[in-house]
Amino acid sequence: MKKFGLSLITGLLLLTFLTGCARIEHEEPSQRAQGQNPLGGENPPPEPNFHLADKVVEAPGHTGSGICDRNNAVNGIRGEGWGGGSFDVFSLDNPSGTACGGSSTHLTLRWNGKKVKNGPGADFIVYENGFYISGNSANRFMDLVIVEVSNDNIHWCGFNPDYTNTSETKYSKNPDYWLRFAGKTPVNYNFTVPARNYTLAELFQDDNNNSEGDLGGGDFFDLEDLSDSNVFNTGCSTALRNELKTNGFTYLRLTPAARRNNPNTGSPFVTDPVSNGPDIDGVVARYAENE
Ligand SMILES: [Ca+2]
Ligand SMILES: [Ca+2]
Ligand SMILES: [Ca+2]
Ligand SMILES: [Ca+2]
Repeated sequence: MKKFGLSLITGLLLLTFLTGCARIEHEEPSQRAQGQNPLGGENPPPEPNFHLADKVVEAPGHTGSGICDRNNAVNGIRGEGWGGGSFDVFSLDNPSGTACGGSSTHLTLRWNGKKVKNGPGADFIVYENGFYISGNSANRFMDLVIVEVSNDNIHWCGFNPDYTNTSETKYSKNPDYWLRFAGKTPVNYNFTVPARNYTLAELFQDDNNNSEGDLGGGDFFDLEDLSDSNVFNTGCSTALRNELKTNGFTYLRLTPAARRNNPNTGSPFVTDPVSNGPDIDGVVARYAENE
């Protein structure tokens, strides 16, 4: 119901926007209005160098309906802003979660025919659907996610995620204690809302250097920070880490933190008491090359 209401408003805003464009520029809107956007919907198409993860490789919780539709993770980002979570997501189940039958253990995505490369600064952004509680960026609803990359969908290296709360058996809503996890930052980017349909350069704007998009939100990852740790027994080695860092990666895997043991406690990473699992809206890469 909530989503329907928002979609209706979005649709009306778009109609107003497109009508406005048609009046000003006669040559361009026809393409825009005729649904040629690969992301779908009546909205400006993304710029040519816009690299959205567009292929689902594995999504064991997929049922095809609602938040258990894997297509939601590759159909474009539709964030609800800093204070709310979007439903345009594919949900992962924590061990205790049942949103997608309890079998939604991970999501593996790729960029069809492309490899994501390591360039200057952050290389890709993961969009989940966390939000600020009462507008406070130090107090968030989050579903923490472990991010890993691979070239063969067998051997994976990650970013050495580290929970640094004084008591690691106690959950904190403060993102400062959750280093190098995804699922921390709200999603303001929404390609169907003209005012929040940012360019690639705008999405990667991070003037305060906190690995969170200043405009579009989302969690930044830089292949420069890739770790050679094999603490989660994912087949990582120094050689593989170096290969991924130097030549880029093909596969991206997202796993609920609660499905992994925190190396510092030997028990699963703790979660917000009301969390049942992370919700993936999509992933955007900054640099990609054809394979
Ligand atoms: Ca980089
Ligand atoms: Ca969430
Ligand atoms: Ca930032
Ligand atoms: Ca989406």
